[in-house]
Amino acid sequence: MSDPTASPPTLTPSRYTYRQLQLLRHGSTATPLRIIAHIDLDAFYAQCEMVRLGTPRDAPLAVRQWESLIAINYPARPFGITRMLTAAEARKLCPTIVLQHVATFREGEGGRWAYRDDSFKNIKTDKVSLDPYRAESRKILETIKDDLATWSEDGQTKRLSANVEKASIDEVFIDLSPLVFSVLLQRYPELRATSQDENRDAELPRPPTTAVEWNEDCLIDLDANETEEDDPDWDDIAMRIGSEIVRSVRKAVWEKLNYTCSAGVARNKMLAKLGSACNKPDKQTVVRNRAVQLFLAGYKFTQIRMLGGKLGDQIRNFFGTEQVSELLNVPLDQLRAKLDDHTATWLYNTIRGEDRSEVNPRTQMKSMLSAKSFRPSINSIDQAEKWLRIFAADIYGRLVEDGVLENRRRPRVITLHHRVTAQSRSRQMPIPASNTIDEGLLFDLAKILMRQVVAEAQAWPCSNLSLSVGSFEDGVSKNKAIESFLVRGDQAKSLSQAGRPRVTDGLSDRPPEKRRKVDENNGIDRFFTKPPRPSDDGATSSKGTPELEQLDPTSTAEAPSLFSSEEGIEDISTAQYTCSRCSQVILEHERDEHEDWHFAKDLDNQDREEARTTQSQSRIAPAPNARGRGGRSSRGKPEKGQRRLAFQ
Ligand code: DCP
Ligand code: CA
Repeated sequence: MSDPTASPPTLTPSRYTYRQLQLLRHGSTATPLRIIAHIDLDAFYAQCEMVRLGTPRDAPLAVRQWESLIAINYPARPFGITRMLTAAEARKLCPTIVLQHVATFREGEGGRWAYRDDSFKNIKTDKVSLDPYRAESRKILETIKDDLATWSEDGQTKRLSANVEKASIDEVFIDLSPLVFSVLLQRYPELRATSQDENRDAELPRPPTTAVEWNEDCLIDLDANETEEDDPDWDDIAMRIGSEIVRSVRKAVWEKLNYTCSAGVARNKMLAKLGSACNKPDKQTVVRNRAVQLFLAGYKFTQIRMLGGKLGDQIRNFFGTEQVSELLNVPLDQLRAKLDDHTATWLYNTIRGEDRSEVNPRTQMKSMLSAKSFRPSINSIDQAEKWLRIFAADIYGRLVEDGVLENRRRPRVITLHHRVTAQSRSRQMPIPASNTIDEGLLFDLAKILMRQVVAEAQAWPCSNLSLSVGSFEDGVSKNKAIESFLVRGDQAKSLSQAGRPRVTDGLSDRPPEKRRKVDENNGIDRFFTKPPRPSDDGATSSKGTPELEQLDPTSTAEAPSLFSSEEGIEDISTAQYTCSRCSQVILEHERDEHEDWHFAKDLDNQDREEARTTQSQSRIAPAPNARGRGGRSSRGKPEKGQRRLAFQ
């Protein structure tokens, strides 16, 4: 019962401003209203096999590669089955488990992969193929993008695809900010009121609700100084809308393709990713801004993206702890005393839940690799060539999928990596531009490289061989600038996102984050130092593709300068130039994209300028000021405890 004599509550404004709301529209990393989702498929390879084989959803199943298990579905997990067990051990724990071997290529059986009943005992002749999982991954990505498009006002799939980053074979990040902005404005027209108001730093009106209905979302508990009784602010409402979109995306993936996934919704990538792992499987977790401190304090920093490896180890050694809660007590200058300035600032912000890294829509891979470890080693050029034929077929198959046949992208360099005892070597050569790329050409080039290896140094016994193609030439990039002239506003911005200049805060001036989980034994410095050690033959390593080993410094081969990317190596040339417009130092091979970014940015600015002019001309009466036009009174504030968001 309300007390009629009580004085009316003081109407505190929102903590957020019109400027911050506008930044949301443009997907700026600077706004505290930003909404990022991370979606991760549950037991991915295992679900792929369940879908392919049509096994019941509750039947235990694991995917094996030789004797190892690489994915375990959720019904099998209560039996205690983990990746640490062998197939035989798993069968003991759960006699009814389906143990499906991954598809393989087979020496002497041409370049086609197949599911074979006897693969598990043929490690010598078979090579794992992840193509079936890649194909499912692509379908899932398309479904996600299609569903996101239904949330946009104009259903522009293309524009939205710019906000989706494929982070690995089974994970995506989505920058939901522009979508959330448009839903916010549809549902709360009062926010629309003064988007062009002179005082963009004015606070927004308070949301017309006292409680948010989170449906079946899992919520991270609020920080100690916050209570559920506190009225929600726009960040909570934005988060709720983001979560609604994510639920719709997950539903589409389930209904169309029969895959379950888990998701995290938060203000940045780091928090969204931690969130998605909190309530697996088939659940989504929201990390509200008011929950961040408590949430992070419960982690070891070594569990945070980029802090899992060497960098994390170093920090633990320097400060004698791996708890975020304890590292929070270390002042910035003490971090600086031990770490370089960039890393210290990055760490300081990261453990406080700040992460300005962008959702990077580039989904095109930079290189492709096919590899095999030999146990026992191989000893002849004949044996090597049988594998080279398989590698060539494997890579060619993936190039076809990547549109090379349509001449959209074409690798310029082919590299052979070869290991004999502890020594690794690589040889590379250009792929002649005049030749059509096909399996035969790749095989022929690989053979030339192999013969060079054999001629130049001791080649046997060889314990690891791999072939990769890289330095892709993008058939469409030259037209990008022209395209930029033809698009406007947000669309131009989306196009531009592929070529954003490096920014200097946070980590966003780094190359795109690594896509894999298991290789978190390397810190952020991995990008700038040695590549990691090799793994196995192409599937046991996380997400299925091995890293290459460090090249032998004594090798005469011209080596790629940096190793990265999901698919293998990435060959990055180091030539740089200074942009005359923004004075940033840009890698030469990124020049086109960087210039495109300036084009798009100019267009975006022009577009906004035009919108401002049009709007001010069309005003008949002066617009009401930011605080004056109240949805509040027209909509009515729900009673305290009414746990429903006033959606229209
Ligand atoms: N993978 C692999 N080897 C590893 C780890 C993973 O081959 N050491 C492959 C199989 C997984 C897929 O990558 O299905 C995705 O890896 P995740 O770490 O996301 O694990 P899952 O999707 O299997 O399970 P979860 O539900 O925990 O995400
Ligand atoms: Ca997964």
